Amino acid sequence: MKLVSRWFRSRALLACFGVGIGLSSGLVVGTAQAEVKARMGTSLPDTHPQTLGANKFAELVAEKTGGEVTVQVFANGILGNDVNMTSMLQAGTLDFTAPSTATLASLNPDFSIISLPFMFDDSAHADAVLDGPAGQALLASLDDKGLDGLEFWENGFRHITNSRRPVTSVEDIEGLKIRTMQNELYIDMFNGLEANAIPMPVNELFTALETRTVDGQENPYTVIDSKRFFEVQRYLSQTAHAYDAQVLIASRKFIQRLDPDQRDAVREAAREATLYQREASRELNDSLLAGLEDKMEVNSVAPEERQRMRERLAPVIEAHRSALDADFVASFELALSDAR
Ligand code: EAX
Repeated sequence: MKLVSRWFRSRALLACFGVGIGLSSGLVVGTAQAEVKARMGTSLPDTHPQTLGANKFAELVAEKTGGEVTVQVFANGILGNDVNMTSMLQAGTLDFTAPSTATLASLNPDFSIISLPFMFDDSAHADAVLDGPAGQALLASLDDKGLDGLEFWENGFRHITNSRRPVTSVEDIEGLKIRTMQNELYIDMFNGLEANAIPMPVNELFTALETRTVDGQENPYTVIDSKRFFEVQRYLSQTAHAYDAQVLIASRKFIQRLDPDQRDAVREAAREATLYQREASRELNDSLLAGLEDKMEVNSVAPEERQRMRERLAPVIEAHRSALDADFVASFELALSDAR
């Protein structure tokens, strides 16, 4: 009861204070508040579920705040890459973004557990773990970084593309120059497979593929399609070697400008936009494959070869797993097994 009364008291106090300001400054009580304008950056094109989700989030924020808060979306990395935009939120020069959890590992290494190869069985398994206590603990870990981790979005299972040869076995990866995200685990993964890992932001990747600076890359079908990598990559091999999540994050400096009702509305909008974003990601990842098969040589990878990939990566997985907080790893792995 104390907590409720404290919360109620704070809300009541705020209401009185608000009225006081209204009356004392001559404002008519109930005057429409000045619109709070937010900016959100994404690193992927308009057609990618990351930006589809951002636009849905913007629509819902305006709807749930009665237009008091609006969000303008800047897509396809025009404001910067995942790493840049996350830093901009911490500085307060941008208000929302949705980077891959892989790049958030630079703020909290524990985020890398999501990127460990072959961690999740399917999207539903990922939802169950990330929406549960283990995933929520990761979001809460951003609190002292000047960020509010709102929700996990889906990028999807990652597959290898390249311009040199189909990848049907672990050996086929050897010697390939593979672009990776700016994340130590991904760099170690592909070096561990005896490829040459070359980290770079996704908005530099098309040119790197086109000029053969790199032979290949790895991403879900939605990124391969929306970034038009099929124009500069001949082979798509369905390795599904890792699941990639993104995090809808807010700048704490922005959230502090909102009143409690507006904060509640932003959180509701984030939750509803998440359900929409995940559905859009799954529908598109299913539907885009057929189109990619018309543009690229697509091959499946035999289960025994994926198992050999997993075995080859065992030292990398263990090295990164053991570097994370042991209690957190234990809770995450319990959540993984409970959700199966
Ligand atoms: O979240 O950089 C990447 O490859 C990610 O999959 C995505 O494009 C950004």
